[in-house]
Amino acid sequence: MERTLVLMKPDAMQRGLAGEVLSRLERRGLRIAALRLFQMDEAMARRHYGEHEGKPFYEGLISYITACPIIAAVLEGSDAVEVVRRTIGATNPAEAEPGTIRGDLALETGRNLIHGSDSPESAKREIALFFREDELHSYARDVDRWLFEGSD
Ligand code: FUP
Repeated sequence: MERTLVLMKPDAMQRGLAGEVLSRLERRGLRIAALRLFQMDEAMARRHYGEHEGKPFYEGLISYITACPIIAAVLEGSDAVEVVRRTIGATNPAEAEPGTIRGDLALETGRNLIHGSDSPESAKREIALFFREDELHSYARDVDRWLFEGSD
């Protein structure tokens, strides 16, 4: 089963939308494999967003993501990376389809509520950045057989 990392960003926390955002992904059928509330420090933010270093929005991105505690979660399911990205919607919420998390709940790229890993390789790297191996839980739910064909 594929795993992906999501972050409910500071705007989700401040706006009281972290639960709604996680709930939408949970209702999709994804299983929560890990969950943590914490505040990203600057060093961690710079590591997480290393690919954007030097871009005009980089410093704003670092102060935004470190502004208050956030929720990190690992979600598990068939094609979890792609399914989560599509459920979240386009990076710029103005271009995100209605029905997606950003398309329904956000307006601007720099306040786009949630992060989701963009590939299975990024997911592996990001999960290791935010969670220790013993914080990742493997378990079955009774409902899994109604979500994952062939899981029983
Ligand atoms: P995403 O994978 O959808 O989170 O988007 P990116 O990895 O491309 O960007 C990471 C974050 O950088 C975005 F969530 C918001 C921020 N960003 C900007 O603020 N301005 C930009 O032009 C692009 C990204």
